[in-house]
Amino acid sequence: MKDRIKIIVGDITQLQVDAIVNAANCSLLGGGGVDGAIHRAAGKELLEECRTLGGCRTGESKMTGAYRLPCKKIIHTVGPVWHGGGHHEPELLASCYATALQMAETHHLKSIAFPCISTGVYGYPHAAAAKIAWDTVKSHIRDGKYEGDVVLCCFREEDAEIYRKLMQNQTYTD
Ligand code: AR6
Repeated sequence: MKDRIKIIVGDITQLQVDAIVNAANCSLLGGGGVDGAIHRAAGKELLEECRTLGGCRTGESKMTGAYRLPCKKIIHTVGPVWHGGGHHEPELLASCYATALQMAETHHLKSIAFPCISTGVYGYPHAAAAKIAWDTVKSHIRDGKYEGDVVLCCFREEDAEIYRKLMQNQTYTD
């Protein structure tokens, strides 16, 4: 299982995977952070397709083409805004990872890369978000709910370090 999860530091728009995940907002009409980078790199056709989707609820995911990006598809998900942790933030963040993985599995996408959803503009504490990301990805792979490979694409070295620690603490026999 260890071999199926890769932790990297880099720009998600450059990755040649089947799907990259966008940390979007409910409008799906673009924004700053990774969302802005993805829209800029994909080109204006992405925004045109996003306009047809009717937005997306927090914790859910919707898929589009990737246009000028080297990946095949973009799965847009909407992470929760951090309001202190008592407003269903953990469940909603887990749901972002779960719905994106389900979508990738349904569409036979054999590799998927995630940014650290909600940890930028939306203010989710990095270590808590990483634990949820890690646990959700791990359980999907372990239970056979996602059969492809997962890239955890961090923009900051500090986020990669959190994931490396989580990976080291795993016993891969479970
Ligand atoms: N590749 C990989 N990760 C990146 C990149 C990149 N090119 N650029 C930034 N990150 P954020 P959120 C990391 O703010 O917190 C947008 O305006 C960044 O270091 O992009 O979910 C949307 O439209 C951070 O760890 O997303 C929404 O309105 C992570 O991506 C809102 O921000 C997420 O930071 C969503 O906020």
